[in-house]
Amino acid sequence: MASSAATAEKVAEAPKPIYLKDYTAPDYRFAKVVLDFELGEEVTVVGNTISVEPTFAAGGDPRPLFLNGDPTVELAGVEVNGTALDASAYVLTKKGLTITAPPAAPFELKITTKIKPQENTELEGLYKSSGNFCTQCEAEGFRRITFYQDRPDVMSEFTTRITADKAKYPVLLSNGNLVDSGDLDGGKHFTVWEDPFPKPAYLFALVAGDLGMIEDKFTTKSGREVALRIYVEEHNLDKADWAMVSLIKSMKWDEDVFGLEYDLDLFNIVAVDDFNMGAMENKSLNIFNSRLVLATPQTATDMDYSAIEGVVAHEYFHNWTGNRVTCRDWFQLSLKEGLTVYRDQEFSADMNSRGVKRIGDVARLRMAQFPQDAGPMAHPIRPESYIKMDNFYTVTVYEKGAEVVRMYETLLGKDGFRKGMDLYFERHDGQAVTCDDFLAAMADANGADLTAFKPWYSQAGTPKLDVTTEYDAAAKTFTMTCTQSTPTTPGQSDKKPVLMPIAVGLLASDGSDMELTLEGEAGAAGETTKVLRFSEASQTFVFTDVAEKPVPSILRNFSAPVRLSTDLTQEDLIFLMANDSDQFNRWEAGQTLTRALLLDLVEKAGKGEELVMDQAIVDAMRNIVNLAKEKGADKAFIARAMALPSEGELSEMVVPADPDVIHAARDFVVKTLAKELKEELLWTMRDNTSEKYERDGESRAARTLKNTCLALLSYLEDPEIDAEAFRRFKTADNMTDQISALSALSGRADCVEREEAIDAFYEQWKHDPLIMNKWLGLQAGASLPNNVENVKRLVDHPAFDIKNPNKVYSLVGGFVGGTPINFHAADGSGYEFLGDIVLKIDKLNGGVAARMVGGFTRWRKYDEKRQEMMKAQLERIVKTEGLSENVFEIVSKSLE
Ligand code: 0A1
Ligand code: ZN
Repeated sequence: MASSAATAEKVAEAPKPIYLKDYTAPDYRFAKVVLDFELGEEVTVVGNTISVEPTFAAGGDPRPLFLNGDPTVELAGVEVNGTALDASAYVLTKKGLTITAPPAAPFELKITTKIKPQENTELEGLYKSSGNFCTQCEAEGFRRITFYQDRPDVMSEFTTRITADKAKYPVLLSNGNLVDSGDLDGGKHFTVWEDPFPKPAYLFALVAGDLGMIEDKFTTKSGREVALRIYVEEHNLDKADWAMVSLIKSMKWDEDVFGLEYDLDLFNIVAVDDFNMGAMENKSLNIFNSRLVLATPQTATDMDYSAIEGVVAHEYFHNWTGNRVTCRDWFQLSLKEGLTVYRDQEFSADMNSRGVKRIGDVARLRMAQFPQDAGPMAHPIRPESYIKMDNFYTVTVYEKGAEVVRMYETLLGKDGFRKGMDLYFERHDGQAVTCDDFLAAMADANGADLTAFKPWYSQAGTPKLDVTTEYDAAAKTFTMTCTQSTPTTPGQSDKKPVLMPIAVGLLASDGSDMELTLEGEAGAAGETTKVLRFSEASQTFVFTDVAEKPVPSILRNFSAPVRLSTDLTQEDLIFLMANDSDQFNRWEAGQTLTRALLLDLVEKAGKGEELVMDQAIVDAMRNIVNLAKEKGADKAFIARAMALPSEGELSEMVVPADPDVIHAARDFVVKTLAKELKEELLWTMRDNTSEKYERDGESRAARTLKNTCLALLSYLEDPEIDAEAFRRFKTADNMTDQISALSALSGRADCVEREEAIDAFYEQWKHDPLIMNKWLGLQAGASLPNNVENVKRLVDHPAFDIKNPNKVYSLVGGFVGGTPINFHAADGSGYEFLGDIVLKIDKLNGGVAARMVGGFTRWRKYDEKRQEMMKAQLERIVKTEGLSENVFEIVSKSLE
C-alpha cells in the first residue's frame, strides 16, 4: 500500500481533532528498538525491531497494538517473534497499522518499510537537503519513516545501524555513542549508534552526508570530557565558530545556574539548509537550520549572532528540559518549550544586557502572541485539542509559556524557583510528565499553594489588568486597586481570575526608589520593589509610611503577561521615562506615551483631521537621544527607547483597523521626529560610527544606535541622507551595517541609489543562500507603493525557491509581516497573492503553507471591504481539494 505522491496524504474529508480529555496510557511498552537503515538513491529500506511488553495484566482478551504510519511509507514486512504475519493478522490504513491480537507476553516485533526521502518535500521524517540525508521527527515525523507508537510517552532505548555509499555519504550519524563502524562491499560503509537514554521517537535523528566538521571539547563539573562537533558543508567551515562558542557557554551556564550537566561523551550539531523551523534538540544530535549556525561578521548581522547564541542554548538546554524529562502527550508541549524558552532567555540576559533582552522579549510577545491570543487561533499554553500538532508550535506555547514559567520565579524568588526545579528533576528524571507535575514540584518544594495559578494553563486570552491609585497625605498611605478580567476566546467564555505577580516600585519626587512597606506585612529593610500576589477579580493593596505622593512604577520587568492600564498621567510617564530604576518600565513609559499619541492621531487621520505633533513627546525623545552623549550611556537601551510602536501593534488596538490610516499617522510622527531631531540624530549617528568592526557589547550597542538613527533619518526623504546611506552601504565592513544601509534605502521610492544598492548587493552575495534570504525579505517588506508587483517578480527570481522554507518565510512572510499597506492594499492584490502562493506551497509542504496562511487569520479586525476580500480567500482555500490538514485546521478555525 505505497504511495509516493506527496499529495496522497492530503485530506479528502474533514480531519478529526484529537482531545486532551481522551488521553489514555499506552497498552504496550517498547523497551528496546533496533533500527537498520539502508540508505539508497531510489529507495531507502528501514528495519525496525522492537522489544514489545504489554503494560496490562496477563489474561483477558488480547488488546490490539496500534502503530502510527503514513501513506508515504510502504509496508514491506511484519514479523512477530521471527515469523511473518499473515495479512489477516493486521489492518493497514492511511493512519497506521493495527496488529489485531498480539501475544499476551513480551514479544519481538519486526517491521520493514520502504521510503523515498528524495521525494519528501514536507521535510518531516527522513528527507534530503543539499544532497544529504537528515531527519525531523518532532512532532509526528517518525511515523513517516516506520510504523511505531509515535507518541512521547513511549520511551525506548534506540540502537541505529546506518548503511550507505561511502563516497557520497562519508559521515553517518545518529543519537548516542558510536559503537561500531566499518567498510562493506560495493563501496558502502556502515556505523552503529547506541543511545543509552530511553527516549520518545520524536527525539530520534539520523544524518548521512558529505560534511565538514569543527571540533572542540568541554569538561563537565564532575570531570566528564565531552567531544563537541559541528557539521556543516565544507565551504562553510569558517562560519561555525560562534555556534561552538555559544554551545560551550551554554554548557557552563546550565551547570552554574541549574546544576545541570551533560550526560554523554559526544554532542553533535548539524546544519542543514532545508528545515521547517529553527532547530531540533534530538538527543546528542541537534539538527539546525543553517541560518542559526553559520555566521561571520561579513555575512551575519548582530541580530543573527544573538539568535544563534540563543537557539544553540535553547536546544542544548532541552537535554534536561525536554529529553531527560519529556512530555506525556503533545498537549503538554509548553512543559518543555515554555520552560526551555525561559531558560534560553535567562541565559541570553546573563550573556548580554539583561534589561534590553527583556524589552526585546516583551516586544515580541506583544507583537506576535497578544494578537494570537485575541484571534480565532487563540489557545491556552496547554491546548485542549488539535488536528495537526505542528500548528501548535506557537508563540503562545513558547513565549507565553515562558512568561508563565517566569511568574513562578517572580512569585517564589530565585532560590524558590531553583528548589522547584531540583525537585522536578528528582521526581521525574527519565519520565514523560505533565504541566501539573511541574506546578506540583514548584508548589511542594516551596510549601506554596499555587492552586490559583492553574488557570494560566487552561485559559486562553490575555488578561486585562487595571490599576487605579490614591495617595492619602494625612494617613501617608498609597492605595492600589487592581482589577483583572480575561476576555472571551473561541470556545471559552467563562474565565476565572488568575494568580499574577505584580512587581511595584514607588518613586519619590527626586526620582529615587522609596522603601516599601505593605499593610499587613513586615517591611523588609531596604526593599524597593514589592511583588503583589494578585489573585481575585479585584483587590486593594495599601502601602504605608509613604512620606510624599509617589509616582508608581507598576508591573516592573513585565512581571505578568497582561494588558495593563493605569491612571498614570502624561507627566508621570515622562517622569518614569527619566527616573525609573527598572529599565523595562523606563522603556515601557515611553511606549505608553507614544502609543497614546499614535492612537489619538490614528483617530484624527481616520476623520481626515489635521495631524499635530505633541511637543512634550518630541522633547522626551530628544532627551532620550541626548542620553547617548553621557559617559557610560546604555546605547542599546537608547536605541530601543527610540523605536515607536509598530503599525502592526497599533492595528491590534484600533477597531476596525485601517492600515492606510495607521500608516499615515505613524509616518507623520516618525517624519516629524526625524525633522525635529535631525541635528541630534546626525550627530549621534556620526559619533557612533567606528573605523573598524568590533564585536564586543559596547561596539554592538553603538552600531545599533547608529543604525537606528540612520533608519529614522531616512524618513526625511532627503537626497543627502540617501547619498550618505549609499556611501555607508558601499563602505560597510560588516553585514549589520551593510543591511541597515540597504534597508534605509529600500523604502525610498524615487531614489536612484535604491536600485543600484539592491543590484550591487545581489551581485556581491548571490552565491550565499542565507544572505539572499535577507535580500528577499528586505524587498518584500518595503513600504514602496504597489510592492506586491515586486514581490511577484521575485517569486520567479533565481534567488527564490518555493521548496526552501527559509526562502518562503523571507519573501512571503516578509511581505505579509512587512509594511501592512501592501499586504492590505485596498484592491485586494496582496490577499490574492497570498491565497495563490499558499495553495502552491501547500502542495509541497503543509507545515510551511499553514504558517503563511496565518496572515489571514485576523481578517475580522479590518474594515468591511477588506474583511470580505480576506474571507473570500479563506473560503477559496478551504474548498480546495487535497488541502493539507495543517492549512485546513488554520483556515477552518479562522472562518468559525
Ligand atoms: N523542539 C524544537 C522545535 C521544532 C518543532 C518542530 C519541528 O519540525 C516540524 C522542528 C523543530 C525546538 O523547540 O527547538
Ligand atoms: Zn524548544
